[in-house]
Amino acid sequence: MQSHSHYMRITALSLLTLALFIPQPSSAADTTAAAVAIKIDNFSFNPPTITVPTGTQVTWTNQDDIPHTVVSDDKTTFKSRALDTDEKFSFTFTKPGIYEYFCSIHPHMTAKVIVQ
Ligand SMILES: [Cu+2]
Repeated sequence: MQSHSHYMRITALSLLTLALFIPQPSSAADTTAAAVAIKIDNFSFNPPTITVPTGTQVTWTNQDDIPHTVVSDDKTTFKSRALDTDEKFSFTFTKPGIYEYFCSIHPHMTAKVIVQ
């Protein structure tokens, strides 16, 4: 019976060793893209200037009670349609740079995203 007991101990040890080497699921944080939010309210973008890492998705939400747009100064990098109250527009910045933008309905509304 001594050999049987020895066998049981080896098996238990093997199972423990196996458990230690089972790959763990990677954490959700590894794959979540960076995201930031900008509010549009009272005829302004808030915050008016933000600095984000390359690859960040920026989402603007119109919290004003009149329509606004989000348009890059070159009018081609990004350009939303008119956003009604609570509507959103998103753009992912894939290249470093300074991106100035404005509201094409109210051109005095200006702001910028600095991508590093
Ligand atoms: Cu506007």
